[in-house]
Amino acid sequence: AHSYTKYNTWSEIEAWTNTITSSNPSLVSKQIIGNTYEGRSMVLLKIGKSSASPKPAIFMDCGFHAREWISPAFCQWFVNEAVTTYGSDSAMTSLLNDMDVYVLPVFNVDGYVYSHTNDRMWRKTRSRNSGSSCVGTDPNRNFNAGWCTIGASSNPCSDTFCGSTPESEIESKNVANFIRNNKSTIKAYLTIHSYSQLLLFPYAYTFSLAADHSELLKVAEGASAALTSLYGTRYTSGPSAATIYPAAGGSDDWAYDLGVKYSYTFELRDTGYYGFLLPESQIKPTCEETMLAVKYIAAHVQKNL
Ligand code: 0X9
Ligand code: ZN
Ligand code: ZN
Repeated sequence: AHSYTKYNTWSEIEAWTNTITSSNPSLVSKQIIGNTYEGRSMVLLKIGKSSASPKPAIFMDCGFHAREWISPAFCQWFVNEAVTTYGSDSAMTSLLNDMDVYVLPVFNVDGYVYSHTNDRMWRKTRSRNSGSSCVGTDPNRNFNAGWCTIGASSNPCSDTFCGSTPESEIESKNVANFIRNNKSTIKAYLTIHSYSQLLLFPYAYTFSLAADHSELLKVAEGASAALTSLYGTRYTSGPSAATIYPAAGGSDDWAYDLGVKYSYTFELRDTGYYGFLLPESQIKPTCEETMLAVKYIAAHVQKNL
């Protein structure tokens, strides 16, 4: 059965998207943005008070990398917090009155399933590569942002394989199409990974600073401070190339270059003691602290609409 304090399987998550939507019809709607390579649905939830005119929006995805199980757990937590605190928490109420939040709870569904059934440390998609017996592409090397120029591999057997072309992966194409089609409303792009306790922003494909560097850094530092205030978890903020490593083809850089100014990658707990195998006992504290950072960024975006 589904629980917010365990690592749910894809079938539990998919069933949960239906129950959370039907239990909160005035706040949540569900759409399928396309199918995965293996034919599963890519389910997107839209959270927000319905309005006559189109609302500005924040897009957040989880589960790019299969083994980073805390990431889909956070997206589920966020949706639950949104629906349970709307009407009582003034920041959440105001956010969902003024904006919509699109939440993709699992991007790499096929990989997530494979990490449950076959290989707990799987990272990539599950697409077949022509001329190789190695499977999968790194979806966070597969976007059209300096594609495959640095920190990515053209070897299909590598865990950072960039794919045969930008958006070769159907999952990347589905998300990129959705964001392109809603470019005029999407004001922020948040992508949730683990681990390392970092709050990253463009660029990763170059050491050059983004045009909005100082604002992105200021907001990241405010968000990190909010996160730390709950349990003392230390985060580092900065541009990806200098803070984690240079790597091209990321969705964050792609969204930023498309014009989505507030583009952030979270690397959630921990710093390596458990790494990807973060115990379920840490789901609740990790999600509660991360909520504060996401709400800080959302409030800044909302203030600057
Ligand atoms: O390498 C990645 O894709 C991310 N780290 S992870 O350990 N979760 O794989 C960092 C992404 C930072 N942004 C870009 N490289 N564009
Ligand atoms: Zn990742
Ligand atoms: Zn809470």
